[in-house]
Amino acid sequence: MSKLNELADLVTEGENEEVEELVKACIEDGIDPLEILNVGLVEPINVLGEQFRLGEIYVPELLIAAEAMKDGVEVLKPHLLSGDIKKAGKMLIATIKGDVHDIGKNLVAMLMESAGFEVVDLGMDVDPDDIVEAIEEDEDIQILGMSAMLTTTMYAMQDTIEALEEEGLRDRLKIMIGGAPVNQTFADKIGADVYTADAASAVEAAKALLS
Ligand code: B12
Repeated sequence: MSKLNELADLVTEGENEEVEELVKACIEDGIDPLEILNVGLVEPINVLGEQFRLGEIYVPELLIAAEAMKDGVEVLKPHLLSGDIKKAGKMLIATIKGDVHDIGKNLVAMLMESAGFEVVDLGMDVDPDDIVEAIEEDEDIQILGMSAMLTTTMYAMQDTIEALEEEGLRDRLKIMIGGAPVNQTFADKIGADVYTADAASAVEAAKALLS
C-alpha cells in the first residue's frame, strides 16, 4: 500500500498520532505537500462524507476522522507555506452563522496564506454583524470569504452581504463564497463576486479579483 493510501486509512480510523507521524514520513520522502493534503488527508473525509450521506456511518465517526485530518494538516502547514513575505492582499474568512463545518474554510485560509495573503479567520458559526464589525475596523481587508456547508445556513451569506450594503461597505470588498451547497448561480443571486469549488481555485480567483 502506498504511504498516501495508508495515510488516508489512518485518517478514516481517527489515528491522530499515527497520522502525524506518517505525514512527517511522507514529507521526508519528498512527496508534494499538496498531494499529501489532497490524497492523504482530504480525500478520506470526502469518502466518509458519502458514507455519512448514505447513513452508513454517523457524526462521531466523522468527527474522529476530521480531528485526525486536522492534526495531519497542522504538521503539513509549514511545508505548504511559501515563506513569501510579499503580501498578496488581505482576506477575512468565516464559516457563516449556524454552521460549524470549518475543515474546508480552514483549508482555504491555509492555501491563501501559503500564497502570500494575510488571512484574518473569524472561525465558525459567525454572525453577520461580527463580520461587518471586523470589516469596518480594518480598512486593509480587500476580500471577504464565506463558507457554508448546509442548505439551511447558506442564506446567512446573503444576510451578511445585505448587512454590508446597509453599512455602505459592500463596494470596498471582493466577496468569495464556497461550500458544498453553493455554486456560481447562488453567488450571482446573492451578489457575491465569485464561487470556487476548492481551495486551490480560491487562491487563483482571489489573485484574479485583485489584479
Ligand atoms: C465533516 C462533516 C461534518 C463534521 C464537521 C467537522 C468540522 N470541524 O468541520 C461534523 C460531524 C461536525 C458535521 C456536523 C453536521 N453535519 Co456535516 N458533513 C461533514 C462532511 C462529511 C464533510 C465536510 C468537509 O469537511 N469536507 C471536506 C472539505 C475539504 O470540503 P469542503 O468543506 O467542501 O471545502 C472545500 C470547498 O467546498 C471549498 N470551500 C469551502 N469553504 C469555502 C469558502 C470560500 C470562500 C471558498 C472560495 C471556497 C470554499 O474549498 C474547500 C477546500 O477545497 C459533509 C459531506 C460533504 N460531502 O460535504 C457533511 C455535510 C455537510 N453535513 C451535513 C449535515 C446534515 C450535518 C449535521 C446537521 C448533522 C447532524 N444531524 O447533526 C451537522 C451540522 C452542524 C452544524 N450546525 O453545522 C450534510 C448537509 C446537508 C445539507 N443539504 O445541508 C452533509 C452534506 C452530509 C450529507 N450529505 O448529509 N459534519
